[in-house]
Amino acid sequence: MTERIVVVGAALLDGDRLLAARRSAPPELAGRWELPGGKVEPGERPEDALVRELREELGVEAEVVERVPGSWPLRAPYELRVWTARLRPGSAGPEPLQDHDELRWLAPAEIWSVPWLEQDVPAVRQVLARLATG
Ligand code: 9L3
Ligand code: MG
Repeated sequence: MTERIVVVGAALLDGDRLLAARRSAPPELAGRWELPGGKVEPGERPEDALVRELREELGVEAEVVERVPGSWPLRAPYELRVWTARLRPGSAGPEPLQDHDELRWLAPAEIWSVPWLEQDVPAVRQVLARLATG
């Protein structure tokens, strides 16, 4: 059986706007936009990894809202799972501290205005569908 390693992605929301983050590294992913996040560490709960990654990458304090159903293959052995999240009251605003060089809050009508990582497209589609149904 293949061990899968979960990569958590955050659909960080401000009302119905979704935060998109442009990767600056590694070179093969640079310039493409993603749901910020990263690898779950051994023994770590995925929700805790999400909060940790958002703190490290964006300097924010976030709370996890709910899992977006599904999981999407990344380069083996990784797979992407996504949770919606919001900034905690009093959190700083997001800044690209690590691995990103630009951030953008996208309204639903703007979501496809950036070149997402292909790997993230099905996840983003799922997030958008959930926004549309409230
Ligand atoms: N990845 C893809 N989509 C995402 C995230 C957060 C990550 N939304 C891919 C990029 C890397 C791997 O997963 O190949 C690990 O991510 P990171 O730790 O470099 O952010
Ligand atoms: Mg990351």
